[in-house]
Amino acid sequence: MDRPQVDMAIVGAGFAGLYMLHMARQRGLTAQVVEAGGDVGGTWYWNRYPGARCDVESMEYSFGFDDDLQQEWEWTERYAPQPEILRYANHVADRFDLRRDIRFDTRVTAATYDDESGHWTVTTDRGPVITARYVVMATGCLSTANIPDIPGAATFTGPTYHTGRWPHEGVDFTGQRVGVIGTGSSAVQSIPLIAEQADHLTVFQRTPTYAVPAWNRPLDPVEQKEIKADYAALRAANRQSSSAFGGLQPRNDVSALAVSDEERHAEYERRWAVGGLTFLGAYNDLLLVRAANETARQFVIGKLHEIVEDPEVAAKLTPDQVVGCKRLCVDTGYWATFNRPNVTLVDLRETPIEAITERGIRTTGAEHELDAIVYATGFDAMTGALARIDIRGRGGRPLADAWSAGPRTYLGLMVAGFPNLFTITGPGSPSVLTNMIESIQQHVEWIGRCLADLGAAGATTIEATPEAQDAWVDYVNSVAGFTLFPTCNSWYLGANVPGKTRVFMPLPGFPTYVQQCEDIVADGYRGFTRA
Ligand code: NA7
Repeated sequence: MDRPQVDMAIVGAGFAGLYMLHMARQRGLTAQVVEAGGDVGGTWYWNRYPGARCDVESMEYSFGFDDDLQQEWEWTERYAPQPEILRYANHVADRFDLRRDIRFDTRVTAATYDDESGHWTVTTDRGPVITARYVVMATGCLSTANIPDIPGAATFTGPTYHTGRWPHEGVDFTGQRVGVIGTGSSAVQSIPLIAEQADHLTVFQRTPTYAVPAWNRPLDPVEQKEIKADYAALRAANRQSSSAFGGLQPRNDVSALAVSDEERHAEYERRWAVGGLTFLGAYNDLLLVRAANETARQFVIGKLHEIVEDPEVAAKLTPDQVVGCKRLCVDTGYWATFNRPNVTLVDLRETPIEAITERGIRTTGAEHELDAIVYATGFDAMTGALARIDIRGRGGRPLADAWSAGPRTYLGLMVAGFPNLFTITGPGSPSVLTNMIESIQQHVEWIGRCLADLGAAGATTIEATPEAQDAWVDYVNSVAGFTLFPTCNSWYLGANVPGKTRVFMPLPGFPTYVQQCEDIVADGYRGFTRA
């Protein structure tokens, strides 16, 4: 019992788990990855719905830790489609010979800390337990499907799909009447393609969403070469951006309210023509000051009304929350799809869903007969995957107990009372408000250095103090409170899952956060105890 089987157990083989394994080996640690899916890729393994692609540009949504890797990989589109990102994840796994330490098709069910030995025991649904000194939860922020509990759901006789659990062989909707529930990013990406294929598409909308055009296109090899010639500069620019992307289209560092109406309109038009999430980088206060946000909101609504021909449909599609409060959707023909004769919009605020029946979806207004139902209803975000593992720290205390009033972490990296357990892009870190790959890299590199420093200090255990954690939670809440993010019912707040505690989970502001992580290390791991 003196030595655990491996130094580190890693849960998940998405980008976070893959890089963590590579990092562990570089630091001379043995590691075992456990992955529920049949292969690597995480989010990109599961989300195979039509039109699935990343909303961060491919030249930015990629690893920068190895120059040969970033030089040799060729992206083919401005926004990489899911199959290409999955191929990239496979390439990373093969290039660094990672598969030999990954156990696939195996779900972690429990992780238990033993106070006496200081080891963790990781239990799975298949095969023997793993004992490890360190456990890294690389479980992803959007990995646990949220399927609403609608009365009668089991009685529907046709097939049902969740966008995040799409069949690997694909789905042919030809000749079918299809219903899509939800209008978030997954719905916005898939609806135009399902509408092209299906006989009829009915969209069940609870909250209207904003969409900015992707203007996706093949990536020009010359443009790609130019970026690669100074890739370090783009990566550095991204690390200085609050969202860890946008180096290709930097944020304008002035207030939307400091310029004339004409100038502002011209800037919004320019950003709209460029397309993508950096639309919100038009001004520096769009997510801080309501009046500033309102200028962007009115511009986007104007575009919506230009695109959608039927004014009644346009009115139903018009969002009223702050633009960017929920993650902005990046689309290809989403609003224009509602001009098609085979597409119907059902506004659930007017006529809520009463039940799913054998034949379709019944709202308070009508019964909509369907051959297939697509749940584009999102995820139990950020904490869902962790909540489904029975994690027990010191004294056998369950994480569910420690987090009963919402997630509490120090830096989004560790939880007081759970020594040697790390969360990659955990709640309390910038995570989902950023380019996830940049955030993953920063966390993995921080953990790698932390463990090397731990060894150098002759210690084997690191743990967040409750005081540092309390102060951090207060800090995250206060930063979020300065922004407009908490003003709507988003999954950032857990508002999409009935019964989930409402806490704003991610921390806005990547560069400040990175600096804090660095300062804490420079201060001898302030807020942690090491023994
Ligand atoms: P999202 O963004 O959480 O969207 C889910 C959608 O499903 C959203 O429109 C929800 O409406 C809707 N929803 C959820 N539950 C219900 C019920 N019970 N009835 C009707 N409609 C419902 O998930 P996505 O998969 O689209 O995107 C997740 C992230 O992936 C995205 O932000 C990008 O970062 C990539 P609501 O708004 O809650 O009223």
